[in-house]
Amino acid sequence: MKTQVCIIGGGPSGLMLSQLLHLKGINTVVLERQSREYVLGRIRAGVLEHGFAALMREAQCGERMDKEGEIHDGFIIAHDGKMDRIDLHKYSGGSSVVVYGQTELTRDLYEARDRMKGIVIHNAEDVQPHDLKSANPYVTYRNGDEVVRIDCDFVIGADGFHGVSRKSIPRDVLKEYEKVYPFGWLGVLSRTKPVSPELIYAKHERGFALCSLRSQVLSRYYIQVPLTDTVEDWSDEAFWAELKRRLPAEVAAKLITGASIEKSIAPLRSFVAEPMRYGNLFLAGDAAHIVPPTGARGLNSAASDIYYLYHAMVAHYQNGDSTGLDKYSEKALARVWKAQRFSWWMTTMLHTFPDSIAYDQKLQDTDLAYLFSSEKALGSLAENYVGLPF
Ligand code: FAS
Ligand code: PHB
Repeated sequence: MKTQVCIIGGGPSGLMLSQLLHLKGINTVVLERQSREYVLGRIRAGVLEHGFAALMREAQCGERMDKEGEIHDGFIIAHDGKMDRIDLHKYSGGSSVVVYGQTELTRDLYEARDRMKGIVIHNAEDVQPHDLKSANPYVTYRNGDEVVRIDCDFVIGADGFHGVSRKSIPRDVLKEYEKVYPFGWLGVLSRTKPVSPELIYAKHERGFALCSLRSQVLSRYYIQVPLTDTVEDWSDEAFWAELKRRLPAEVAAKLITGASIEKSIAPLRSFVAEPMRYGNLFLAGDAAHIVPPTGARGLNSAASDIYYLYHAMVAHYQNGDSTGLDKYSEKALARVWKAQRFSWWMTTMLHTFPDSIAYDQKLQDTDLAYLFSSEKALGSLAENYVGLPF
């Protein structure tokens, strides 16, 4: 098999790039090691920057997002028994975010690939990129006992944190930066009416909590838990009771609880791999970087990688101009690190750290006090949350 761009990974990054390139007449093949049902069974991000939403529309996949997604102009930070609203629209100069689940947008991308007869190969086993430094790279994978070879011009590593692509870059070339946080997020999805029309990020001495949503009949809640906890440690009743303890009384009083339809614990880490290019391999999304979900930057950082790669590939194939490809890693990393900083800042400000000293806690309180005392500080938070320019 031969194609122009072979994409490893059928998550939002890989599917979005495949769809955008196809619309410009550039052929791709997407290799996904899981089944489509498995990929669509993962519950992950919920908040889209306006830049991501614009890419979905450019990829001709934005119709359901625009119909079913919710525009949010602000969110709330609950702390010290009070609730302060961040007016994103005011402090970002008129921008906002779209609340629309990653599961749904991934479904939209798959359906768009199907409509355009895009090649997405599921259950691709032992995917392996080869000859990345040559002009003729190729990728192999196993389909049962058969080894299939795909010759291509470029390989995109969109295979997430645990994928094969980043590991294909030699150790003496790759530099990794990692920070692991001493806690995780226990997330619950429930078919209940959300407790608040806007997201509530709650800082509490018992630990962080987040009230989010997927729609007016589907709520998403999180509580910070120790890394030693497992999902089995948390019955639904225990989860709801702990969530209520961490919310302001007036919010806890109106929380509608229900059976969890998904319950999982995600560890929190900050991670960046440099460079994001090696020969004709380009890393994108979680394959290259991970953030704690506190700032809702994970999926959105993948979006800017895809935006840069998309425009670089089009310039290469349509005008023979490879400047975008040559500058991709530098340009993508510049924005990635800003998302890293913002995610680290939100996480540090809002979580309870087991080894923190009184001084650290005073700094957290001061961070919040300064934030709500300064329009410039609110502007900085808002411009990062709605999404810095691509
Ligand atoms: P993905 O990991 O989504 O997709 C990579 C794909 O590659 C997967 O389908 C995988 O099966 C496939 N793959 C892996 N190895 C392969 C191989 N060797 N061969 C072929 N295919 C392979 N972000 C937020 O903004 N908010 C959140 O609340 C949030 N919660 C998260 C919770 C969890 C548990 C995780 C893991 C991430 C969360 N994220 C969140 C971040 C998440 O949304 C990612 O940013 C997003 O999935 C990135 O998309 P991709 O880069 O496509 O990577
Ligand atoms: C979610 O709805 O899953 C969500 C929203 C905002 C975040 C993290 C997760 O910062």
